[in-house]
Amino acid sequence: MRYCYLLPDGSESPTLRLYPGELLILHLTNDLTATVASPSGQSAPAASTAHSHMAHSHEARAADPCASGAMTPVSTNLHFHGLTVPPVCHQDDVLQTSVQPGDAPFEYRFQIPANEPPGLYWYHPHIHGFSSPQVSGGASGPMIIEGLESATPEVAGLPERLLVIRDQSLVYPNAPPSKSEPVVPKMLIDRDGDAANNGTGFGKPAKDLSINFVPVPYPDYPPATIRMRPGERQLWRVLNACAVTYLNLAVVFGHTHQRLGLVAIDGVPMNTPQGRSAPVTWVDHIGVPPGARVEFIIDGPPVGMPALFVTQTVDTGQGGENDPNRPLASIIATADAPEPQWKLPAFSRALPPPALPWLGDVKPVRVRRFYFSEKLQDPKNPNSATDFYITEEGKTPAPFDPTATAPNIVARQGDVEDWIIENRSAELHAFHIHQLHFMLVDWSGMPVNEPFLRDTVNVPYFRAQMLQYPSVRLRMDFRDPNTVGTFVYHCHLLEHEDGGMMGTIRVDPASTPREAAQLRPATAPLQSAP
Ligand SMILES: [Cu+2]
Repeated sequence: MRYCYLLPDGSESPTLRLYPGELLILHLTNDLTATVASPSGQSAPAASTAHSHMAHSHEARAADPCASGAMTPVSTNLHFHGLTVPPVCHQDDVLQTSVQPGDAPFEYRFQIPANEPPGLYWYHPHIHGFSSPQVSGGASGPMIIEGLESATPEVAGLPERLLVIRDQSLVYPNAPPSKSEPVVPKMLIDRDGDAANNGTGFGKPAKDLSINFVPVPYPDYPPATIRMRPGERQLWRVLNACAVTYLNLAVVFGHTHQRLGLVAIDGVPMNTPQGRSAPVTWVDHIGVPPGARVEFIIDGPPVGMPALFVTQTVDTGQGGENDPNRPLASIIATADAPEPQWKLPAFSRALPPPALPWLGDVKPVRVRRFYFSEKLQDPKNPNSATDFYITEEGKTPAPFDPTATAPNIVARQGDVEDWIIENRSAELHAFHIHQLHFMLVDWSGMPVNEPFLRDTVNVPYFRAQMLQYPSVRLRMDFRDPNTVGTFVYHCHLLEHEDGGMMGTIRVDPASTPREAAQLRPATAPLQSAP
């Protein structure tokens, strides 16, 4: 089943390009029809359950989309992943906002914050229970907050190539692996019904990939084509818009991995704040969980050099999906290659200094502990459905409850907290929270030197012989006034989110207006980091 974002002129999944401070007005019309997709992503004709969903959606037709909360296969809405805009209707609310077929065009209207870091963000639907089929059906698009050349002058003037990698159900699900691949163990099915990780880097993938809508299907993976001028330096901005597939990106000339100059992760330049980390970090591969973005400098191959943009296998754990090695695109150098459509401005202007102290220098006011876990609905039947949970330590695991009136967590605007997220399951999860970025402080108790921000992070999986559950410690930033309100945190493997691995947090306003005013970035006194 395909889910497409179309502009009136027919162009698909438009790239939204905005400068900080600009107002976005976007009208979303829901044109979904009665043939529905099941949560597993398999398309199915409208069956009896679908009819009841449809009946529900017709009843909801007259309802206010801001108060609807309808979660059906034909409901939709938008989440603006990574932006620090308020979690309220018409801006970035996904808990109540639900647009039905036949509703009038629904207006999103919000201002990009003046202090939003320049980089790659994205939009996608976020209806609980149906995120995975809609996103793996193609409903996603990139969003660029302009000005990266000001944060990172090394990219000024570079041609920009925007690459959106999506996953989808296998085009040839019954095909045997290519004869050029080593023989791998018999294919098993994981708890989501996908091909399970076999630990070899080969074999049937859980999902096929596409790059800018060019499919690269199993088993032969015919790569897309990228044309570049010989040796040309470009900025590649890559979005992992996959529902469940982890990427591990590399560029290989012949048999040699090339250096990639990482400049931004999850929409935030690495050299924020100035001087704490190098503006460009040279690496030979980059892991990208579902939902995350990476932006890097790449030098094109010389004429005649075989060159490939690939994703290398990711060990997702014994219970995870199979994410094997596969090419995405071959890079062909010719002197007459067309230039990318966009080029970054050649001149950078200084960004305003940060209004708040660097997150890594702020002492957290409290520490909270959470854990990811999974449970078979029938423990005696390994083929029964799985419940997915994210639970605060000490509470009873329960799947996300859309009808709950109380949030799972209450925090206060102005605070900085540390969250320790454990993984008690045998597969990798990707923790994501709306409305804010965080800093990775440690990885299973080992300090991590990451003086930059993320909005999506891997949480390593548990193996039986481990003495403790693997974890990440995250410094969570609730200082921005736009984080006030109720929003969600969840696993960004959308089958897990749809299966219940999501919780809600309410951030209450800071206690006094004076305190709030001091925290407002626009009016805060300039504080240089020590
Ligand atoms: Cu997960």
